[in-house]
Amino acid sequence: MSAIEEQSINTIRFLAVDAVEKASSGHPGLPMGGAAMAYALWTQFLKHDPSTPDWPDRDRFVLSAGHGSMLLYSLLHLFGYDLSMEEIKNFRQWGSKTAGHPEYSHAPGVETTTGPLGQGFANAVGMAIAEQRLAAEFNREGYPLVDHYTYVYAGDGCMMEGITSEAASLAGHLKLGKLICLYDDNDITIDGRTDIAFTEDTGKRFEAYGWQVIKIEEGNRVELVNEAIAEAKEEEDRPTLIMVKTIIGYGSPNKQGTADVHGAPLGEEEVVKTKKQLGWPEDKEFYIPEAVKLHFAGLREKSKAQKEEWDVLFKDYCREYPEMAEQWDSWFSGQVPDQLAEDPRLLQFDDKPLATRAASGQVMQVLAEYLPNMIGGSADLNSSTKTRLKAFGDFQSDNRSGSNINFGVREHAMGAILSGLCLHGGLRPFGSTFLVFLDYMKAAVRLASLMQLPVIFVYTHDSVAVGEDGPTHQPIEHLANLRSIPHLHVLRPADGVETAAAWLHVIQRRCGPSALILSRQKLPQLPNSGMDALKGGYIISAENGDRLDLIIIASGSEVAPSIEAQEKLQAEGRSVRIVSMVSRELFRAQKESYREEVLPAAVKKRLVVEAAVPMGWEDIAGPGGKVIGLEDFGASAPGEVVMEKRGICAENIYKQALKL
Ligand SMILES: Cc1ncc(C[n+]2csc(CCOP(=O)(O)OP(=O)(O)O)c2C)c(N)n1
Repeated sequence: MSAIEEQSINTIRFLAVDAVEKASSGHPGLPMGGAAMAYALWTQFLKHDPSTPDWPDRDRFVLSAGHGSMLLYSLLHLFGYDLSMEEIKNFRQWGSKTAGHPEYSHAPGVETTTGPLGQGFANAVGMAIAEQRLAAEFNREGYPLVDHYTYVYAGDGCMMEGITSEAASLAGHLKLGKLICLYDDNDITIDGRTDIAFTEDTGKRFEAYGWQVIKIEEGNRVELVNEAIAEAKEEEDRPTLIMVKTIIGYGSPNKQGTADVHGAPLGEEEVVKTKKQLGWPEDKEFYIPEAVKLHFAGLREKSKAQKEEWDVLFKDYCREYPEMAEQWDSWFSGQVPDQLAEDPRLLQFDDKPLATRAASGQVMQVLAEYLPNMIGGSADLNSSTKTRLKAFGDFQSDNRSGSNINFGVREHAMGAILSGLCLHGGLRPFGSTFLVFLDYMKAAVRLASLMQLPVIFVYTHDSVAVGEDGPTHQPIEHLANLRSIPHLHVLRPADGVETAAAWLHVIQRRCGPSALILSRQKLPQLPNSGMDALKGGYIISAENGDRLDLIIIASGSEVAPSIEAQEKLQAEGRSVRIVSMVSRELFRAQKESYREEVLPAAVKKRLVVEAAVPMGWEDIAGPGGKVIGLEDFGASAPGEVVMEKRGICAENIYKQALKL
């Protein structure tokens, strides 16, 4: 290793050590152990331009082991990204860009939010899929506009997580040869050595997934890492796992190689000893030698030149293929063509009962004609969730032009892959499964929400009306769960028209994810449903007089029986209004005056009906109101029977209304 390489690597190590020390919290072990391999990747291979962090054809680098955030921040700072020394010194402090774990959109160059182990790995699989899909769409002879690698840095924790297995298995199947994982194989996690819980042959596991596996015994030897990455790039068909043996906390005389250095500051004394051990000035903090500054300035110029070359390529491409340039703009801008909302086919439903999942499938086919960059699929449930885009093929190793991804029975990876597709840019991802299996992918939904990514989650079979499959397949608490996630919009339409409105909303939303909640069972087309559904809640069946005795507020499949109960109540002289609450989030976002119009404060008698736990409806029901919901799991029986036995039917709505 050359002197400047060694100095640069030590700079990365000590920026991390000093930042963690100053913050009195953080994870110094990973940056100290992994600095050399990260240095090799970033200086010899990574295609990026610090002055244009959103360059579409940059290589992606995902730090799946997000606790090692200071490794990434050090690199970003040294390469001249807009991440000042002040920010490094404010690591983990209020208002800084250097959050404890890397957070998307805080610091430039952070490709995704990581911290929950394994999520970043699956995000990276999504990014690698996006690269292949977009390359197939846009590249032309002599114009490799989309041609980049996706690198992911993972630790033992990521390798233990199930989501990584799911995502790696799919990546192997799809032959994502431009996905390269550097595995920081240091045999240490929080509780000690990995052999207390993790003794499998990870390399063999990945080989079985269809990956190329390369082993490096000494992770501090930059030249070995260089050779391995070069070899990985040569392999076109298989993703590559580079298993790099490193020493956690390298350089710390008393702590290296132990769990002590994983997630706690070294301590003043040990910092001094470590600096001494590695020949670093003991009296300096946040020190960057002049030679290192110059070295990185040179590398930065090299990076910039790559981007400038691409700019020329892109300009020529736009000249030669103006129609493709236009398409590029429309794919990457996220704009929805104006004509889409006007297409009459969106609202064409026969006047007969139709499950909202089927209505959704119908609507999606129209949307995809306007938005051919939609991409997604289901976790092996397309025949049930109806999310297959019929006019588009399957994305497979021999067809990168396909828009339908067969995720297999891998909900968790699917969730995080959708975020990866979205983070990459250029595509509009969606993914579907049964609502009850939200549990299998919740962590990924949470992160999409935290990052405010416009990912679309489609959840069908949305209540106990699923029926015979029984309580294991009947979601109860899932709606409350979803609605408790900040930034997520949850929409539960009541019929075909409301389903179309819901899709229009989610497809236009750019600043956060959405969950569409759809029925398995057929629902009648409601005479007064309409685009007011976009307001979240609206009067779908008005009271029959000037007086208003009661408001029934229902969502999805519970709107129709509420209207049935209304008819009976009104026939008996009561004046009852039905509000379809498609989305509480959207309704809450309306003006106070509109909300007052729909739910006048003076009307205290309110009945909320939803086949789910009532949690969260209290403010809408109000102190004088009541919620008809479910307090317990469902049961195995035909759907209508379970609904009736559990009181989700017109008869019970009528009875409870009378009581009120
Ligand atoms: C899903 C999840 N579970 C638990 C944690 C808490 N956690 C953070 S780091 C870590 C151990 C990771 O070990 P490794 O990947 O080997 O990192 P290293 O010790 O090399 O820094 C754990 C359990 C987490 N961040 N995410």
